Amino acid sequence: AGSDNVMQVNNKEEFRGKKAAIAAALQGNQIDDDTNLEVNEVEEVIGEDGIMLSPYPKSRLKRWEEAPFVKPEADGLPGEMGKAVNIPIEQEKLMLDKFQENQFNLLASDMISVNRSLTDVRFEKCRDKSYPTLLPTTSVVIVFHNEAWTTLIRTIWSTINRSPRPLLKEIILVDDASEKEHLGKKLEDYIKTLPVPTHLFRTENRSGLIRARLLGAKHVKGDVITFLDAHCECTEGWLEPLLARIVEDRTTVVCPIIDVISDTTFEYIQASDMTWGGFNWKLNFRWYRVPEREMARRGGDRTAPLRTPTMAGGLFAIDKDYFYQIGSYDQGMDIWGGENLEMSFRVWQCGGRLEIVPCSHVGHVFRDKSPYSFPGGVQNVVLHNAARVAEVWMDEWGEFYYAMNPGALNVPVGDVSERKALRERLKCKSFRWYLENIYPESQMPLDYYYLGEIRNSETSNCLDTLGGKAGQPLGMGYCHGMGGNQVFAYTKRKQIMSDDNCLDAAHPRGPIKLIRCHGMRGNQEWTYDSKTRTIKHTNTGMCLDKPETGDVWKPVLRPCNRSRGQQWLMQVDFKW
Ligand code: LR7
Ligand code: MN
Repeated sequence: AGSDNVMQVNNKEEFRGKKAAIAAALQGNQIDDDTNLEVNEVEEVIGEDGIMLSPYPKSRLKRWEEAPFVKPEADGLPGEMGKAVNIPIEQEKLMLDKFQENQFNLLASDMISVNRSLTDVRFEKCRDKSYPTLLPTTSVVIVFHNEAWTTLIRTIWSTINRSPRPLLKEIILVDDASEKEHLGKKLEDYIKTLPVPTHLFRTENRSGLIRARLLGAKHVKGDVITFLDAHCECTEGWLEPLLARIVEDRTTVVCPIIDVISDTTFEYIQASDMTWGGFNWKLNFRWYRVPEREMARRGGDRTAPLRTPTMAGGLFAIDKDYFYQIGSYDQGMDIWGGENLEMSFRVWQCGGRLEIVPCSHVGHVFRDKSPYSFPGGVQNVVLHNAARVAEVWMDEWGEFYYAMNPGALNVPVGDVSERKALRERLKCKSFRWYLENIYPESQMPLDYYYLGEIRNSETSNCLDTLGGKAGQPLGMGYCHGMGGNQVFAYTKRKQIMSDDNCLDAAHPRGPIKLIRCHGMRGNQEWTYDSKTRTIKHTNTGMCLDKPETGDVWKPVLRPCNRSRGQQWLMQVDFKW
């Protein structure tokens, strides 16, 4: 990059022309014609939005034939076409026992063919799309710890059955110190019978999924690395759109739409194409609705790549060289968690992009609980990983993370100097840039009047979410000054927020609930008067009042009366 052959583009028209030329050149039938643009002469193109496009080097692309998916003969087992499997009542006890092992319905999974058929869940327009006849090859990397046999093998077969064979270089399995018999010799023997080269590597000790993926990546011989969890099912046409997008821009990290395989019935359920990735104050990955802004940028085309602020982390494709160029993964992260946000922030802040390609669908078994052990304790591991993200990538919002999650201060974060050096070396942009340009919808404090506790003048108690989820009533508690559930943000949209929930009142006499912020004012608009210290609910004209004697920990709405119970102190100088 940055050499003489960087193509300068001066206006949008010219840009479209060049882009078309590249697209044409990538169609195999024209590629040997010297009058056409040589793709590997072009290193970077300035995109319409000022972000560089880096087309894939031509020399590494491979001709592939669009081989129709030959569905292995239906074997009459349950669950075909992605249908739900129902367990007969007399097997219910067995089902519940087996559920404990993987936190999904193993009995159902074991009844389904490892080659089961699925419906074609794509938009019609996706089915009609044609992709360049030259694409890079990929190695599919699957890491696992104590995965069940049938879910793992179904992941493998769905990859083999539904990927154009010339593009699937190999499958790389990484066993992260599993203790299950079936993942030993039985697996080694089984993979020798597969029609696609499949290699198995094992970590010496339990390493966690991050270091396990690094081990797998080291052995990759394909041009693109595609990561999958060990309980997935790829659908027809899943791979081509991912690879095609990387060809247009090799600094794009691409995710499929992640459909839901039910943990109780193994039904294949199509996920919305209108969700993207975000994160909350605890730095947990969360799905949110795609804003209008991004729909408009795509010209309303629901099959166009969707720029997402973050990714879930388990299912994505990335050019192998780019994977290393952008800093692969943080070796210092253990077991599970955090690496998905770390990579998301890093890719955006360091000049790449992160997208969901809606024409690619892969199913994943979502479960409520983790089935395996977390050496060191779940909380410690998750806080350790998240703190590393906060310290390296989030600048002053890193401090905010600690203020919201004081528990993280007691967990050693380890040495992050190498990751900070990486950030320097890649000349990455600030977290503020990320919040302002990539994720302006986030609930991270950016444009706020106040951030901190909200203390009642009469009782000296503070508003408190009590850790409640969306839909729960707002509470109060002794002010503890420890952040967390007693920190609220009073935003320029006049919302009072805690994480992604807002104080919401639907009736003049309450109750006041925590409801997912909708940003549409309505029941979530409050006016704070710093002179009278009242918090007035716009829709009802009522004032926030201290709790009544009956329910001493629930604040209420009352007609405004200037009493001390209706005075609230918002701490302006909250430090984070
Ligand atoms: O110590 C471990 N070693 C492993 O090899 C722990 C886990 N693993 C394996 C595990 O067997 C599995 O194949 O790593 C893979 C992911 O672990 P899961 O399935 O327990 O994770 P998850 O699906 O609950 O969590 C999501 O977030 C994780 C954060 O670290 C990873 O990024 C997962 O890949 C990711 N999964 C997805 O993105 C699928 C969609 C889920 C959502 C939202
Ligand atoms: Mn998973």
